[in-house]
Amino acid sequence: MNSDYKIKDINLADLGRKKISISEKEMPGLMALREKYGSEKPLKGLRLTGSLHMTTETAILIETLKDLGADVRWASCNIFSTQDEAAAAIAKTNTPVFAWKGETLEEYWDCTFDAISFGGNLGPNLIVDDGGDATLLIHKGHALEEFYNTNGCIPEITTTNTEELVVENLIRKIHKSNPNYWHHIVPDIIGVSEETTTGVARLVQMQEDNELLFSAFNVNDSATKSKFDNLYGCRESLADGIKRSTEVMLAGKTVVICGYGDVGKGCAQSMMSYGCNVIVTEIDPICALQAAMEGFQVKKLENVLNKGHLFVTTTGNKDIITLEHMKQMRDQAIVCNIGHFDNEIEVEALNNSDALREQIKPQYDCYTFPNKKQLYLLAEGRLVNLGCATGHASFVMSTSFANQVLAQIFLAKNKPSTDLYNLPKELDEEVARLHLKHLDAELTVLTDSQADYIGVNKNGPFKKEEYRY
Ligand code: NAD
Ligand code: 3DD
Repeated sequence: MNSDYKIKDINLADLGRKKISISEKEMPGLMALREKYGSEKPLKGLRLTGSLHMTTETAILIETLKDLGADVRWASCNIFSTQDEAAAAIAKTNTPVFAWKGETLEEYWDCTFDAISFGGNLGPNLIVDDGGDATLLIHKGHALEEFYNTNGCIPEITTTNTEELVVENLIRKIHKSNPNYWHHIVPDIIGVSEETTTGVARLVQMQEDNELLFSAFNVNDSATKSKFDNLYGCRESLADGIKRSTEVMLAGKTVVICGYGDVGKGCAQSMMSYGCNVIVTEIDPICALQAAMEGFQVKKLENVLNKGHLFVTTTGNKDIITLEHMKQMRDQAIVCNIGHFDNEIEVEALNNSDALREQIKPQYDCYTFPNKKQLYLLAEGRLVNLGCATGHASFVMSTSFANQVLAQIFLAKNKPSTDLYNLPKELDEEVARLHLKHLDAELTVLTDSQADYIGVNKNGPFKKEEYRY
């Protein structure tokens, strides 16, 4: 067995393998794609870097990509989201994996670079990204080389953000040992498939700024990803994260959900199902109206700080819950985030404040303010369902990851020009088809005259591109 991995404990591999074997039965989409493409091996000879939460479900994605011929290296996309037994099971199959639960930021970014570095000065041909950190490292490294090649010097570091400083120091360290590494590997990169809303937002910005160095697929906006994973996945995994850390009774409590997009909708539905009094905050009048017509109160966060027992950020935005907000919350308030990045909550300000921090257990901290009021922060503000639990269950990840595999096949086969792409509706509908039998769902078939009447092909696509599910 090769030692090209960095994980918690290889002895966890057997447990990981057992969990993978059970979860494969819950991931019909991925197993069907292995069946369909396993002999063709469309990813054969291609080097694939993954930066996506190293969970049991991701292990099955990895083994699907390998079945399709890819040479895979993997890191997680969050310092708390790795399931160590899943990482061990993957390492045991001689698949290079660099991920463990509880990485420092320096370790996290070193792992991301390890997953990109195929040895022999080779980088990836394909990238599976979740939040865009692998894509960001490549683009920042490339930009540093551009600056040096133009100006003959390295730019000053201007950021004071802790994590940005880690990245800036890493790309300078790489530049010192290999001044043209990124310009050398970028021409081999066919493209990236991006898993999540926030990662797509980064890609849209890069496309608008004409900075994209390679093609990108927006997996998040496949209906069978965001209208399932973001909505139904969070509907189950939010409560899992909250209860595994706090063991708190939810019924009767007032829960403030910041954001009412796909994730916020799932979170609000979940908390309502537990008998909570749900209050939503929103900036978008359409989403606010949706929340109001679902029976949720829609209020400004400032007006409900003393009402909420539990606060959940779901916006993909930053500075949603500030230190000032936290100081005004009721005693024993619980604060967590299920958005991709921890910048939704002012965690650094809280840690630098006069509140006394006491770790109850990993990813569960109590802060006592001078006035003796206490507040509990989950997963240090990082996504609570993966930091304090194991994320979404396998079945809903099968729909997301089927889109990932189809996007990777499209990239490998077509090598599209540098741009941002969505998967066609036919493939979106195909992903849904692959999952119906598992839930005993029967599909009705259009007659020819019905198909003509509504102006669709009787075998689909059944909706126009702009249809919103
Ligand atoms: P979305 O764009 O559908 O929803 C975000 C909502 O937040 C929008 O309706 C927006 O109007 C609202 N919003 C933005 N700023 C706000 C503010 N200041 N106050 C109140 N509301 C505000 O995005 P989404 O698909 O729901 O994803 C949300 C986040 O969750 C993203 O970061 C995404 O990457 C992440 N995500 C996490 C998981 C997980 O398993 N933890 C799964 C899917 C997505
Ligand atoms: N995400 C949630 N649960 C996950 C799991 N069990 N494995 C891997 C990733 C998981 C995050 C996804 O919802 C991702 O698609 C996102 O953040 O949008």
